[in-house]
Amino acid sequence: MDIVKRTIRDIKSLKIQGASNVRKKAIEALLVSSLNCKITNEKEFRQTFLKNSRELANARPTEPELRTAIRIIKKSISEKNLSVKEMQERINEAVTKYDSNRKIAMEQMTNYGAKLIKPKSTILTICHSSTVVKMLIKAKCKIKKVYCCETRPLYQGRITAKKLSDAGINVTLIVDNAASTVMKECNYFFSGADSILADGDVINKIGTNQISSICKKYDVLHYVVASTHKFEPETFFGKDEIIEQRETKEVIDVKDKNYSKKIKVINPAFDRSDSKQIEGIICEKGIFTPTQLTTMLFNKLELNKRNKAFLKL
Ligand code: RUB
Repeated sequence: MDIVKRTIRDIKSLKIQGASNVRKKAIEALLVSSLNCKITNEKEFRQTFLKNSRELANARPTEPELRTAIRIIKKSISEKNLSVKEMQERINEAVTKYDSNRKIAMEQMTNYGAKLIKPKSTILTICHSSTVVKMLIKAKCKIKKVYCCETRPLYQGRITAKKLSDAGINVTLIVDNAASTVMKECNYFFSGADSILADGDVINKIGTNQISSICKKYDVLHYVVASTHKFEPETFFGKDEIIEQRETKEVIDVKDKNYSKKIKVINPAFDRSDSKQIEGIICEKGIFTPTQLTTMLFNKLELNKRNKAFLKL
């Protein structure tokens, strides 16, 4: 199996999970497949690159950070009459540059977040966001306790619990339904993000909105920790972010004695938290309210002069 197919399989099965890891591994596969490509005809090389890009981008439909990276890399070879060697060099350079910018962004946003956390804080988190984990580890001397939601159906919250505990943080694992019970003790709810939308709403692992929508009731601040690479510009033009629907078998085994074909099962991977519930988005540029951030991005990306060619994958 070639690296693109293998990576798509691992992304779909969630062996590779979390927006940042999905982007990192997918772009690695795109780079390796481009550099090892034996095609000598420029047109065919370009077509194969675009096909691989699209297939990787579609491995999980709710991952704009991967789409952002692909758009930037694709732009690097947009000039006509490039040889295969030139395209390979440009793809390599674009990937290296993106990776380096993204590493800097990770350092910046986790520094902003770690500074924000007040001493003796109790924190609630959900799923496994590599960004949230990194930020909490940086702030560990100010953290009294972290509650990790196990995050059904695939329990990515256990990954977070293990990573934080290995880093010396006091961790308590809870079932997702225990969130409101522990919230009375919490100061912050930190979540990652898969997608930041034009209206400032944020898409993250299923269950995030359930907690976010009761944060005010329990006097808990919901901060999203995510780089601006997760912003989906297409949503400014009315395109809605698709919520990935996953397989029934993740929720109930067909061998379960209570399983019946007559029972309909739905398994959405993500949900959408209303911008009004979110205290702030911690990104590489600082900490902003969701609407401040999306207005800033609209102007920065000059989206009033929509660049259709750039957005298209
Ligand atoms: C992971 C998830 C994470 C975001 C952000 O869902 O919702 O919070 O992807 O992750 P899944 P990161 O396990 O279904 O991929 O901060 O690592 O980009």
